[in-house]
Amino acid sequence: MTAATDTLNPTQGDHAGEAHGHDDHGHHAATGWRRWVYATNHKDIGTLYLWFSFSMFILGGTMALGIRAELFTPGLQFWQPEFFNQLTTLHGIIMVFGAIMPAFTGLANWMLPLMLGAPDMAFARMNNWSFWLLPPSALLLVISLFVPGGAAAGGWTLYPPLSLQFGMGMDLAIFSVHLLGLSSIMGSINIIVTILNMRSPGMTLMKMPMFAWTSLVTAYLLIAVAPVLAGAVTMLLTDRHFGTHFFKAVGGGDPVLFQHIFWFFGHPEVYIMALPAFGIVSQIIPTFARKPLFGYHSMVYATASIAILSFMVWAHHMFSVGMPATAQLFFMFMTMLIAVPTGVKVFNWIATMWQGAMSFETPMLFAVGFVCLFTVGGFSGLVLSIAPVDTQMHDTYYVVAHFHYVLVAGALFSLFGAVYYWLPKWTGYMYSEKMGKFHFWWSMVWFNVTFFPMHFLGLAGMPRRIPDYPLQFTDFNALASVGAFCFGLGQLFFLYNVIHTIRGGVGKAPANPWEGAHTLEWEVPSPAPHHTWETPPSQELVEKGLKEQAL
Ligand code: HEM
Ligand SMILES: [Cu+2]
Repeated sequence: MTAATDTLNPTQGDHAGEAHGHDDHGHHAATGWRRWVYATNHKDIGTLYLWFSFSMFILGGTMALGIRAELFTPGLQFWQPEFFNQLTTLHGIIMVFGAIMPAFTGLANWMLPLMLGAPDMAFARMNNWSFWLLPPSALLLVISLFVPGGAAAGGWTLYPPLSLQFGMGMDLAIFSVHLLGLSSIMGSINIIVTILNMRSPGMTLMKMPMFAWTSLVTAYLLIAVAPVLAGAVTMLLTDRHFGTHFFKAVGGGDPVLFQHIFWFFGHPEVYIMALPAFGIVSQIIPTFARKPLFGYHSMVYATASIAILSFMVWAHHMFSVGMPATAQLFFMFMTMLIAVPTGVKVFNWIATMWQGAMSFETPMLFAVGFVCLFTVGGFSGLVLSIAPVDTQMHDTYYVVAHFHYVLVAGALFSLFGAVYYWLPKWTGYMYSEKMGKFHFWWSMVWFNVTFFPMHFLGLAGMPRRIPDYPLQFTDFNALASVGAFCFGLGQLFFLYNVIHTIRGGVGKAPANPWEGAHTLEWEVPSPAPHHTWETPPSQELVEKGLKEQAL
């Protein structure tokens, strides 16, 4: 073993003082279930996160289809209203905390060490812990469906007074949120420390891949707001069981206080699900436009600006609670201000493509689809930020349309793009481009069929979170339901394509299957071996890639 690998071996510390006549310590690779339960390797943990996230996507997606089945026609067909509300609540919580957030943490785990030239994440054992808190939290939510009174049914926002009235399903949800928050905080600490301390020589902060930047900023956001959510639900818990009256009007408390605390977490949370997506798209577009990212520095500053502004807009979710006009104006203008750095990003992506030698492999299709549809979601958000408009639109299907444009066509599409982009690196095989393109176009069409009509439903006054509706909303609802079922079907096809790739796909992948990719993960073989960058990449190698990226 060379001196360099010796000092960099992540397990070195555990063996300090022990005599080693052999050079394979750190390689006692566990097999079978032990490999996963005791996993400390960033790639194994990344894989665990990604599969967990996909199963939550299927679970939350099944609940969404339960919602859409009920809404296909007016009247009550399948569910009692109580259960319908449990479906919307669990769908929201599971998609946000179970599907989208863990997927980004999984990608960060898999890719950050590879992209930065580090041998692993900084705290390998804590990494294991932060993953393994997730399955029990998901289990708590599932179990809550079967306790007396059923699962929490007050919406993913858990507003009192409703959330003070439910049975123990609500307590299980609170405990689940606590565990999810712990997991997020530990994952974030790992991401921050890895990025700040473990970059290879030559890789300064202002030369890191954009995905590293967005992961870093997102991790800070999470550390700032996960405790706020934990505090909010703990106050719910003590109001429910320990005689406090934070949110109970009878005891002098105020339910609106909960909304303030929740959304102080909730709006940054929206960017926790959006910033990593921006990072992914900023990796994919330059690759397939065969041009360096336009405006790298402004991308970094825009990311930071969005993060800072996201703390100053929370009450745009509460325009209808009754607040002073000055407060409404403040939150309205702060919200509109976020459109500036976001616009910078969209401009930069378009300028990157401008006069590029573009090709449209599946990751690029999802990235371009992201830019188009996320912008639609951004515009409807801007519409909602206008306080007098929001008074009309609040809690209607217009809002449901808006946030699914940013979450499904935004976060989820970027994740699909990322999976296709890095699948050759993960599996060592190329995915079927034909199937990938089919998955993209299928999702693109049915996504819009599902969610575009919801704008009209909302404008016409259909409230969200109801299992039944007046007759005039029938046609658009039927259309949205058909779209949702078709969209769902397409995701099984995606699963098939991924498994097909793992089993050999359409052939072996080279170390770098993409002509225009110049970041460090493409310098290691495909599939990426269990241990990579035990010797950090040389400064020349790092600088060669940076030069191609014009950094
Ligand atoms: C493409 C599949 C999806 C479909 C068909 C779908 C459908 C729906 C519908 C119809 C509602 C509104 C329920 C109501 O207000 O009555 C809803 C709510 C929601 N969805 Fe989705 N959704 C999908 C994917 C996602 C994803 C990927 C996310 C990611 C975070 C997400 C997050 C949410 C949230 C946060 C709510 C609000 C829940 C609440 O009102 O408490 N959805 N979804
Ligand atoms: Cu917000």
